Formats: sequence, C-alpha cells, structure tokens
Amino acid sequence: MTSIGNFIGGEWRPAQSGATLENRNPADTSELIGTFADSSAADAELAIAAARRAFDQWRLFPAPKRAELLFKAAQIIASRKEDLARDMTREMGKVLDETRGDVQEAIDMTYFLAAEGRRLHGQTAPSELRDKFAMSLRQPIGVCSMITPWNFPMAIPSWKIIPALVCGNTVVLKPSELTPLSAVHFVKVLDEAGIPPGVVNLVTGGPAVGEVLTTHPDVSVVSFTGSTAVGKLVNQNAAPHFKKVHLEMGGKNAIMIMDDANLELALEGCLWGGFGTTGQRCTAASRVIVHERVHDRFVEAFVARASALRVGNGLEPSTQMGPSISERQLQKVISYVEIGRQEGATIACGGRRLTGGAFDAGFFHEPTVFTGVTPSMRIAREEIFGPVVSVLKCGSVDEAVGIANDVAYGLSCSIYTQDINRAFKAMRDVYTGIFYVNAPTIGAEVHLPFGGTRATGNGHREAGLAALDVFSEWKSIYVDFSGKLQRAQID
Ligand code: UN1
Repeated sequence: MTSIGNFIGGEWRPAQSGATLENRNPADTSELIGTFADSSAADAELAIAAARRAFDQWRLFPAPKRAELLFKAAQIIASRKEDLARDMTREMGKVLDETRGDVQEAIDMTYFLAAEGRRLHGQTAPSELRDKFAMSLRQPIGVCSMITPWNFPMAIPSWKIIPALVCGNTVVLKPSELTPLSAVHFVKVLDEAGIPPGVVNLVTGGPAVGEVLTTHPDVSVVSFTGSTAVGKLVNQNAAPHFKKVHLEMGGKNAIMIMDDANLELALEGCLWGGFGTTGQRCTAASRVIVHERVHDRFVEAFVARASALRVGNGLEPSTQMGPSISERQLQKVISYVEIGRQEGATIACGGRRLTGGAFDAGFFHEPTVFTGVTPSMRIAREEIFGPVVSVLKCGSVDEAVGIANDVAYGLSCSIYTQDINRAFKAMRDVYTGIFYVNAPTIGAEVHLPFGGTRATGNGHREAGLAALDVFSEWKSIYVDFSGKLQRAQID
C-alpha cells in the first residue's frame, strides 16, 4: 500500500522527515486503511507559503468562476457518493447510512455556498452628502487554516473550505489524524474540479502542524472544530497576531420531554440523538430531561429499545451503532460510566465494553442509559462523546429549561410537546445556537447557521450565510463625484 502524502502547491508529497502515521479501522484494527504523512512544522510552513503565493491569483479569479469550479466538485462528489461513504465507514466507524449522510452534507454545502459566487451581496446606501456614492462589499482575508475533527470527516472540512474558497481565500487544512482519508478524497476532488494549485493545501499530522497553523504570521483566519480544551489553545495561539478565530467546540445537549409529548416520537428521537454516530456528535443528545408524569413509562421503553440496538461494524447493513473512534475515546466512555456509578446514578442498561468475537478487534461499547441523574452530576454536565445518555427528571417546562441551560455549553437543544405555548417558551428561553421542536438535537441543515453559545463557540457560526462572515471582511467604499471636498458630519 502506498503512503498518501500532503497536498502542497498542487503536488502530493511525503512529509519532509519521511515520517508516516497509520489509519486503522476502529471496528477492526487489523485493517490498515492507509498510511499518511506525519508532518512536522516545516511541512505546515511550506503549505502556508503555497497558500500565500496562490492568494492573489485566486482573489482576482471572478467569484462566479470560482463557483463554477465548486459546482463541478459537488457533481464529482455526488457521482462517487457510495465509494466515499464506504471509505468513511472504514476509517471512522459510523454506519453506512450516516457516512452517506456525511458525504451528502458536503455535497449540499458545496452547492449551497458555491451559489454565493453569484451573490456575495454587499449593500449600497445613500450618502448624507450630495454627489457621493456609498457601498460595502465583502473582501477575502487571505490564508485560512482549518483544523477539523474525526466525527464528520468530509462534511466539516466542506463547511470550512467551501465558504473560504467562494470568498476568494486560500486554504491549509489539517484533518484529524484519525480520519485523513475522507479529507484527502475531498481535496482530490477539488483538484480534479480545477481549483488552481496552492489554493487548497492539505497537511496531515498532529499537534506540531496545528501549532504552526494557529501561530504563523501569514495565516489570517483559523477555523477550528474540536474539543473545548484544544479550542482554548487555538484561541491563545492565535491571539498575539489578532487572527480571526472561529471555534466550534463541545456540547451537552438536552432533549426535554413534556407530559403531553408524543412519547413514541420522543423515544425515536432520543435513540437517534443519543446513540446515532455512537454519541460522537457535538450535537448528540447526551441528556434527556423527562417530565415526572411520563418519566417511568419513557424510561422503560427507552431502556428496552437502547439495549436492543445492534452494535457492530458499520459496513454490515444490520448494524445500528458502530464503534468509538479509538481506544482512547472508548476509555473516556468507560471512565465516565465509572464516574456516573460513583456519583450514585443508576445504570439502567449497558455500562460495559463489548468483548468477545469480532468485538475484540475494535472499540465497542454497549449503548448505556443512566437514570436517577441529577443536574449537578458530572455525567449531566461534561461532554462524554460516546453512547451514554443521562436521564433527568423535571416537573415543568420552566424547570426543564433551567436544567437545560445550566451547563457550560450551548450548542443544541430540543423539546417534545404538543403544546404550542410550551414550545415557544422553550424556543425563546433555552440559550443555545440550535433548537428543535419535536425532533432530536441532531440533524442541522447546511443553509442555516450552525454553532453554539458560551463554551461551545466564540460567537461565530458556520454554515448558512453566516459562514461568509467568518471568511470575509467588510470594506465600505465611498465615491465622491462632486469634484470638491465634502466633509461628512460637518458640511
Ligand atoms: C457535529 O456534531 O460535530 O446537526 C456536527 C448535525 C449534523 C452535523 C453535526 N448535521 O447533527
């Protein structure tokens, strides 16, 4: 098997040190997906230099023409969707339906934001002075570095790369070491679609690359998705040069179930929100806050359905939940199960690593439900990023909203109710970036802003038109055609 290198200035090349890293299937670690460059600071610097050199050419390439190349990229991805999804399941573990969704999300994002190449609207406004014209337009910022996670290995790179490109910036991407293949596929498609050399660069590797991407003086924008701990580091690294920083970090998202809810619907939502992607979404429903009047009925059904979920290799059509991404992630899950036990919560189902037979080759854990959880417990406050759901009780919508808000994060939240008054109250009072009514906390669509409040983010949003705000800066332009000096605010 040949090793896949970095993509710098339009060429694939190995890390300068020759070092490589292995990418293995989390459902079966005997399967080597490939070896990739384990890059150092020098490789990252080379990529930034290539992106810097390509910037002038790309920013002057008309935006509608940029869009045409991106539309072509979307078409290529769509034509290979099934193969790309299979490779993604092999490297990341989530089930095929979900990796198809991940690829689809990249297609959707590419079509949606490419179309901005014919808009990128600014404003025109009347001037307060006679014979003077006023307008504002979006200008590209320069080299954008991107650090992306393993849970959405193609969708999240697309969320960052496509808006950056359509605005006229150039890019250096560092995908997670755990899922470089899907990012490589994405970048190869962009190259095939005709994006000029140096406009998109990819450097695989670990923290040594991340360090350069967040500190180098020639990087103007840093967009990061990952843990809150690393996001803090990114922010600190980028601060001395006043880089524009976009951070999308953790979540502790809650589904609130009222006593008038359609319980079957809520149940399906909790299973999908809690155990979809093995709980490894930043939008995962890791808390369920249930009205006391329906609590016991809900828990009984939820536990029965959660323990019946079929866990296994995501390539098997019958599998409903795949493995954790790595031994480290699985150990984190195991340690939180222990924390929950010690805090006095009840393990209503699951709670153990799955072993024996094919399970021994991967990182599998039982779908786990904790009941008797109180808002102060760590399992109700900290992000676990695994198949563990904590069930809490509430007596009213106000109490549920209070519990939902009482965590450090603010990404997504949802309510199940048939009562429009309760739905609107919750919609208004829950302080998250995303909110759902009668649907789980996952499943955001590309044309609306995505992101969260407080420890989830730093005020920016990706997706939607909001993504353009991260990757462009406003320029206000005044044209005076009076032929004389006119003084604003004075004449
Ligand atoms: C993430 O959880 O990291 O809304 C991204 C969703 C997906 C994206 C999730 N469309 O669940």
